[in-house]
Amino acid sequence: PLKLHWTSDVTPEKHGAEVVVAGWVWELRDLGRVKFLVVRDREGFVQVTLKAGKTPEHLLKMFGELNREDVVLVRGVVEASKIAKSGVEIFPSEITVLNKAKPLPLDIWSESPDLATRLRWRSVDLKRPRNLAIFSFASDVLKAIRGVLYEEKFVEVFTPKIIVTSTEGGAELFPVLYFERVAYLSQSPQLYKEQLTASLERVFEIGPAYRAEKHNTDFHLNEFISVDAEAAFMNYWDIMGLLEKIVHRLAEVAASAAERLRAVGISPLELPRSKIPRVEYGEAVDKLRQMGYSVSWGDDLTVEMQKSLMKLYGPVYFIVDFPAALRPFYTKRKEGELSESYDLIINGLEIASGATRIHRRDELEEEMRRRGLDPRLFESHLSVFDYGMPPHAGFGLGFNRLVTALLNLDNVRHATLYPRDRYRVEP
Ligand code: AMO
Repeated sequence: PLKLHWTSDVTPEKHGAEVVVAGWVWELRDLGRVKFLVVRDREGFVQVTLKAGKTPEHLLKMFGELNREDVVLVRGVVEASKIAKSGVEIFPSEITVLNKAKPLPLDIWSESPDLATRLRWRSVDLKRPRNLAIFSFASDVLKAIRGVLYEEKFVEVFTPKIIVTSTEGGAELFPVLYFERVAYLSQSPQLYKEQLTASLERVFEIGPAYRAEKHNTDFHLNEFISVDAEAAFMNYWDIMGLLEKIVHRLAEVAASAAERLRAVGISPLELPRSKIPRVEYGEAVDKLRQMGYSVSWGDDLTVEMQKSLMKLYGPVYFIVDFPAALRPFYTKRKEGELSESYDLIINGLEIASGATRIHRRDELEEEMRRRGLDPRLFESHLSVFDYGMPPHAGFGLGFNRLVTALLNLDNVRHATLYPRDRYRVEP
């Protein structure tokens, strides 16, 4: 590669060594006989110092032609420095401009323009150090989740995103023209992941999910990244145990990223490393009523309510045993009107939900009819249940929301590279 070192590799310990960094011109300061060029890359910044008498003449001249965001390659010698910001500077022997940049359409250096402007120019906005920190962190989170799932013997799979049946409610599908017929974008890999437990036993998928929800809130997207897992021979308590392992692992990830995040004004959520409370839905409703909320048994809980419950249970808790009527048709019932289901709440947001599933065909058909769904439309799914479907359980986790919650962000779009919402399909 052209680039041999990241800015973060340029440390005082490298004093005297030659490095080749590449990145973008962040700042130019011309003090006459001394000139400073600060180069940014994904990992941070490095100061390049040009000095009359020390730096080749043609580089001193070329400095005047540089613009912010020009793409540059710098070869030079590292010197530890008491004055430079990161304790180190590069004295260049060579600066190559790989591409020129026009003046940017928005300020990425100091002012943070409104979100709509930033999303309009998203790829430019992503150069902002705060965004580099957010999306580097998001990648670390994904890697940690994958790590736990692989350790637990899940295999990673990909299921179709063009489908013909609804799983999470019929009105929220995007139709696509599929040759001579209408198909839909997948809302969730739900049915496929369940089917796969009959062969691969433990599967997970990380991919996009599409919801044609018309409302436009701070925490809903029409395309989000869903982390889905499903396991044969497990129930919902086993799956909560798995999610708990993931949360504990994420506590480590957040701790190691904390310094970089704080440097860009983000204070990550303190995640528990102990047992996560499991709160029964009925108890949650009672507590909320005691707090003065007008909520009845059978209602969905709002973000505000879930935030209030943090006072009792901390920043991370499960709500378990929801009324069956609040959950999708494939959810296994428990005694009474309850179901073997749960939500994982982090920082007041519903981050994951899941359940033990129905694994007998007759029960599943009955549940469909109860909800006014026609089992005949699900024949290709139902037939799988005739040939050895094991008991199984799983979760679906909203990745964009998870990052939003972990970083205390106030809008899921901050944790989404190119958000798709009611009024945004570009860029
Ligand atoms: P559910 O519909 O609750 O469950 O989705 C699972 C998780 O995905 C996230 N999520 C969203 N994130 C951003 N924008 C949206 N519009 C959006 N909708 C959902 C949430 C949510 O908790 N098949 C089940 C999962 C399962 O039972 O395994 C399902 O899709 O964080």
